[in-house]
Amino acid sequence: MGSPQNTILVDRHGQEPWWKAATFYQVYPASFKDSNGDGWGDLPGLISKLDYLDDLGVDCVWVCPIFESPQADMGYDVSDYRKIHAPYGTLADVDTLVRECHARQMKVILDLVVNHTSIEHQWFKESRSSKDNPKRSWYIWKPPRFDEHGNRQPPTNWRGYFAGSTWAWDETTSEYYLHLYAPEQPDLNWDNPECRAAIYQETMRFWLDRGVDGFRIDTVNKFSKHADYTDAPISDPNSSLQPAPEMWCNGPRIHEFIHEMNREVLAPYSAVSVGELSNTPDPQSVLPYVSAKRQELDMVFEFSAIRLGNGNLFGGKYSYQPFTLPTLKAMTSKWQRFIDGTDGWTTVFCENHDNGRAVSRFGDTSTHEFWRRSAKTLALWQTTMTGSLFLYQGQEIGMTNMPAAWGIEEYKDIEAVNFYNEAVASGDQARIDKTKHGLSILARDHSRIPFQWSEEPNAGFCSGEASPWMRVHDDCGTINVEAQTGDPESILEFYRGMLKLRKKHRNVFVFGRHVLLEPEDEHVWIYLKEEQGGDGASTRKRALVVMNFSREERPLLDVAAALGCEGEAARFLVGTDGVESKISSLKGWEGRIYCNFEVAV
Ligand code: TEU
Repeated sequence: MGSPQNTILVDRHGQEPWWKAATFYQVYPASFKDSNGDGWGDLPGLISKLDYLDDLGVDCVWVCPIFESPQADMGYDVSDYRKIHAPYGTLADVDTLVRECHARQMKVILDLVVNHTSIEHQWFKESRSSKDNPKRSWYIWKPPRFDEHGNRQPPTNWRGYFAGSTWAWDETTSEYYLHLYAPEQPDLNWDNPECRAAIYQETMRFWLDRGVDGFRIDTVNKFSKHADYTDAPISDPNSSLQPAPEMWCNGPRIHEFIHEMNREVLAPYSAVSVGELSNTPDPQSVLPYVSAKRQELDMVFEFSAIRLGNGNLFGGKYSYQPFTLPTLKAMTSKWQRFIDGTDGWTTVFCENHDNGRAVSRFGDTSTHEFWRRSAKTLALWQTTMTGSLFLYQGQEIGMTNMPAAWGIEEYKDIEAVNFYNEAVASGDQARIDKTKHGLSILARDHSRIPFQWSEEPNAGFCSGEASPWMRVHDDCGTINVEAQTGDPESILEFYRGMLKLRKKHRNVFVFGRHVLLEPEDEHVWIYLKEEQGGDGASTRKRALVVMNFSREERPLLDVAAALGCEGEAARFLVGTDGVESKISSLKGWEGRIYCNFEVAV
C-alpha cells in the first residue's frame, strides 16, 4: 500500500516532510513525448524521459489527467477514473511509470478531477436517466424558471468559465444540471455522502493502492456550493450572464469535505496533496486550507501572480491588462509572506497548463539574447523563493508562446475557442481584435504545444511522419533540449545548477523568510531571503537576490548594507551571467545572488 519510505528527505532541521523542499515537474502528457507515432504524447514516451527529469533535479512528477475521457477539456472530463485514455497507454504503463519513478527516488502524483465528471461517466448516465434514480442527487439538478413571457430560463444567471450559462437543459427529465465548466463536465454533488464515498474509493484509493504518491487536486475549493442557488448581482451590465464565483467557491461545507478527504484517504496513505485554489485572493481564506494542524491540504496554488494581465470579470478574461513590475513584486511578496508565523505552507510557480509561457509574459522575447537572459532571470526568481517549487514542462528551456502570426485555427483549447466565437458572434470588430490579442498572450494553448526535444522534425516530440495534435513551434530549431544540454550559458543548465543550489541552501531559499526591498522600483527586483530561527539576527544566513527586469543597465544597490554585514562579508553566490561582471551595475536582464555566508568553491 502507498509509496515506499520517503527517500527525498531534504528538510529544515530534519523534521519536515519530503515535499517541502522537493522540486515538482508538471507533465502535460499529450504534448510531452509521443512514442508510437500517433502525434499524441503517451506514457511510454514519458517513461523514456524520466532520466532527463532525474538529471534536471526533479523530485516529483505531476502528470495531468490520463484517465478515460472524451477529451472535451483535455481529460479534465473523466468518464472512468480507473481506466486510462487509450492513446496514453494502459494501466500497466502507469504501474511502470510508478515503478520507474520510484527506482530513481522520484515520486509521482496524478491529477484528481472530482469537482465534475464527464457526461459520459456511468454515474452521470444513471443520474440523468430519471428523477428517482439512486444517483440522481450525485449531481446538481434544478427545475427551470420562466420569464414573464413564459420562456424557459436557467435556474440562475451565472456565467461559467468557458462562456455561456453554468446550466444545461436535459430533455430526459426536463431539468437543468449544473456545470461550472463545459456542458460536458457536470458538477458532482459533494453534499451527498454516498457520492463522496465513491470518489474516495474509486478515484483516490484505487490509485494510491497502485503506488502513486498523491494528487494535484483540481478546483478543490469548488466542492461545496452555496446551497441557495440565487442570482448573482449584476456586475456586467452588457450581459445576461454574470460572474458568480462567490456562489460556488469556498462554500459552507468546504473545510468539512476536505478534512474528511484527508482523514479518509490522504492521511492514511501519507499522500501529498496540492489543491488548485482559484478565486480566493485573500490570505485569511487560504490559510485554513494549508494550516498543518487543520489536516486539510499540504499546499495550494494561489493564482494572483500568474493571472496578472488577465482581464476583469469572467467575460473579460482575454482583454489583456498591462501591469508593472511593482505589481508583480507586490503579488509575489504577499503570497510569499502569508505563511509567516503560521503552520501553513506555500507553492512557487509561474507556469502551468492554463496560462501563457512565463518568458513571453514576464520576460522579454524581443531578441534571442533577451529571451535567453530573461528566461534565466526568471529561473533565478523561481528557484530562490520560499515554498515547494513547481516547474512546468518546457519552462526549463525557455519555451515561448506560440508565434503571434499563427492564425486562430491553431488554438484548440475549448476556452480559447469559446471566447473567440463569443466575440465573433457579438459582431463587434474591436472586441474580436481585443480577444485575439489577449489570446496571443494569455491563452492556455501556449503551454500545450509539443515539447521541444531537438531540432529533428516535429522537434523530436513525435516522428517526422506523424502529425502532432498541436502545431510545433517555429523556433524549435533553436529552442530545444538538445541544443541547450551541456551549454554552460543555456537556460537548461542554469536551471540544473539553480535547483542544486536551492537544495544546498534550502534553509535560506526553500524555508527562508522573504523580505521585499525597493517595492516601487519599476526595473530592478530585489529581495532578501533570510534563514528562520537560528542563534540570532546577526548570525542568520541571508541571501540578497537582485534582478534587472529591463533591457538597460541599472545601478546596483549597496549589497553589504542590504545584507546587513560588513563589506568583506558580502559574497557573490551565483548570477545569470556566470561571473560577476561589472560590480556596480546590472546588465539588462541580469540577475545575481549575494550572501553573507561562506561559499564553497
Ligand atoms: O482549472 C480551473 C480554473 O478555473 C482555471 O484556473 C482555468 O484555468 C480556467 O481557464 C479559468 O478560466 C482546472 C484545470 O487546471 C483546467 O485545465 C480545467 O479546464 C478546469 O479545471 C476544469 O477541470
